[in-house]
Amino acid sequence: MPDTAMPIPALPTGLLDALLGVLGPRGVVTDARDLEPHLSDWRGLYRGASPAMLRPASTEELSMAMAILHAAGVPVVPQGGNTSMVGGAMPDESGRQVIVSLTRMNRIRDLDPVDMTMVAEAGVVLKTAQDAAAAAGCLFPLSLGAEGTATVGGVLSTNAGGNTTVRYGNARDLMLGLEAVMPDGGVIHGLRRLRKDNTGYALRHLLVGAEGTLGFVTAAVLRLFPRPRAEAIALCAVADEDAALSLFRRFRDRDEGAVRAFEYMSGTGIDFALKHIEGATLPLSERADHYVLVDLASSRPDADLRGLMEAVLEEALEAGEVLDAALAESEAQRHAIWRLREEHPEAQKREGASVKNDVSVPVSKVPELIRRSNAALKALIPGSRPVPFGHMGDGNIHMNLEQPEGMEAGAFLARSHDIMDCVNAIVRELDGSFSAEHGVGRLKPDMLAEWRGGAELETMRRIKAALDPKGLMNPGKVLPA
Ligand code: 2HG
Ligand code: ZN
Repeated sequence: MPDTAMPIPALPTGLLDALLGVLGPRGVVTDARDLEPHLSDWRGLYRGASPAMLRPASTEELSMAMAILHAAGVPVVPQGGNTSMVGGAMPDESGRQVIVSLTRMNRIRDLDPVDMTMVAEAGVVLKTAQDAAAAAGCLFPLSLGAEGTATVGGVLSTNAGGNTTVRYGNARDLMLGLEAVMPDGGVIHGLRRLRKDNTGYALRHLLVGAEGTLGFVTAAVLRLFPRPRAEAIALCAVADEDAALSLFRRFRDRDEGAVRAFEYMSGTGIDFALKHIEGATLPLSERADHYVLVDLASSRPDADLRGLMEAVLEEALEAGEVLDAALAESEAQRHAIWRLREEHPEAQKREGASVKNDVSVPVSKVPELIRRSNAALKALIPGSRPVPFGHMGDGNIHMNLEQPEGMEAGAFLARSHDIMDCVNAIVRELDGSFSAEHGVGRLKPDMLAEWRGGAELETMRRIKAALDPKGLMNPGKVLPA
């Protein structure tokens, strides 16, 4: 981790004054102590440097600030909740890149239960958006571990996925319209709440998932859904990876719309959660090597999801796929089962150093991905402990690797690239992707070059050059230098 031994050059006085002129004193942060939390990522992968962080209070303010920065040729790094897994919101070590945070833009401008839409500004925390929808009797379904910190601007810019993709899609699928500020300060006023809008290039979809390399998402029209009125959640011990997939198919075939989440966990991952997470308990009588969390939900109050859950689990028990299952009987039990899954990243962190592989394959190939990766990783680093877990229902498995017990963390992390290459070689054979939901950020531009070469990469470069010709938006992220 490079440190900032060199003094950071301050912004030229004229520039600073111009920014203060449009943003006011609350909108320009230069104090080193205030900047500190914004200069490193939670995974501890990067430590950057920056002369200032701008905090505009409105789209107009951001637009004016960007016009000034663009004219002066100052690179900028958008930062939402700073929960990136791939260093996507980190400035580099040069000390030249200005951080721009939209957390002051945190209004829900509109919520319409007839159109089933919410207009939220970029700085609205995801959990706040979920709560606002719930208060209006609706559901905003995007759900992920960092939802208490991640922002609407961040989850759209990264096209976040999370636990409910199998039912509701990714962030992109939950967005109807977008307001954006482009690198030169131009504002795209695209907050249209339309289900049909075929009017030229879909710029909103270009900005979603661009990780802040093309412009700023400043507000969005988000899709809402009817709130669930019936739920059933179970933790199941399953015979193996194939049994997990077969169980998924049984639920999908019976009632596809009811499957809100279908998450796989390994015995090792559950062991870590039970060991490190306070109050975590296994609601099953015996430990297993493979588990799935089945989460069913319906907006129909009379939906018999418990009946569906019991019927399918019984079939799967008879078929030898399910070994044991615990159905949540209360809100507390539902929460406890989900906690075993949601605390996987934290439990892994407490166990020691680990390397993350956020990969996806066609759903049919998930068992092969897990089996082959487990074997290859153990052979690559004897004593290492694979911890595959995640969103089996959509094909996205976190094929993570925990260090061997007793190994020095630094020595293990020095093998990070070998570990990622090892998994990626298998993912490639299975027609998958090296980044399913965490994005490319600063960690994986080289992989993008390797995986998306030829016309695909060249087209991405042309889009970048056309929209950000000075290369000022989040430099060093997504596209390789
Ligand atoms: C999750 O599904 C997140 O919990 C984090 O995507 C995954 O820590 C990870 O590897
Ligand atoms: Zn995930």
